[in-house]
Amino acid sequence: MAAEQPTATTRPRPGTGSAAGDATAVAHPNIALVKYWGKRDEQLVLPWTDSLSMTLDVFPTTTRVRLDPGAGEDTVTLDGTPLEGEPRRRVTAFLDLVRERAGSPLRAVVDTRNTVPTGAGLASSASGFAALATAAGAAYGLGLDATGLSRLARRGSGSASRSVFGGFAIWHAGQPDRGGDPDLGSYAEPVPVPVAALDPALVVAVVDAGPKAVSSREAMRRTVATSPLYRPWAASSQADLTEMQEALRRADLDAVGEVAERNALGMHATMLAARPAVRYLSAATVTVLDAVLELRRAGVSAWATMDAGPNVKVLCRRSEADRVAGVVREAVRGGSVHIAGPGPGARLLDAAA
Ligand code: 2P0
Repeated sequence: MAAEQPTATTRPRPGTGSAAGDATAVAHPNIALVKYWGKRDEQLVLPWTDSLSMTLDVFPTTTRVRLDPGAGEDTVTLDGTPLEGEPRRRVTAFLDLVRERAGSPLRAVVDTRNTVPTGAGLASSASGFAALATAAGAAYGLGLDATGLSRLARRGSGSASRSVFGGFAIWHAGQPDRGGDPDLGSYAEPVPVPVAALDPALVVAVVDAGPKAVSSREAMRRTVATSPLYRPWAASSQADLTEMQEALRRADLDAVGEVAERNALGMHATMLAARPAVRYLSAATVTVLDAVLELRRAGVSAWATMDAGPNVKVLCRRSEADRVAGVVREAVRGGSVHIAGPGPGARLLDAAA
């Protein structure tokens, strides 16, 4: 618990308005190869299962948090437009948590710039809350290390805990029955991977950049509560994780892809079996899945994964990514295609940047 508490030296002095109360951070989205789907604790954002992801080197989010001693409420803007409703409530609730830990009453001005299509199952909340946790943690002087930051980011959005780290990261669900503080057991950490040997790329096929009909939060809730396939998937996901870690260690891209694809399809199966069903996959998704199958039949290592939306991310070798992107581009017609590699963890920018 000690690491979670601000120290006397890092606690900001209310009313000073110094540079310590102004921080800017950048973070990148991540794509899970073993998915997070379902919470055992909504308040603390504790998942039922461990998950493992690759942080991308595209679509960064940049967030500035500036404490405002004169303000009666937080000001939150996304790409220059004030946030309202549920998205704003999530940010202010997160800032309340930070304020409580910092022992500070100060409101903040939060300015976020996103380069990922928001709400399209491309993990904008992962980069968003990783950047916000990093910037707010610094602005309010929490003095957290990366593990502490991943716990904090988790409270904003589960997948954000993984975007605190670059490359590959595992988010531990934590042990529900071990006693102690459950918050402490659920954090992310880097997974050592021989990246040069694995040579991974994710070809991101944006078939629809519009907002999703059902939020992932609501979809998870419904799946856990009503899907008869949820528990079997959660159990098999734990086995997938073990296999994934071994495949990554051996830099075996085909094994990594095989496990990632089946884990994602299994997750979507749990949603399709929910009552009522949650279906994020569209006809365009299936067209890209067919193209991926064709690539494999032609001897190219290409494997698909989908999140809370119709877009497809195709895992392949970096050396073959242009070819894969060409085939996928043909398949999505009208959509956009991006090639991503492993990206950096969340970091603070210099005040002058
Ligand atoms: C993941 N997804 O592991 C999974 C796979 C989507 C499908 O994490 O409710 O925005 O804020 O904790 O992190 C999307 O869910 O959900 C997600 P909350 P989050 O990447």
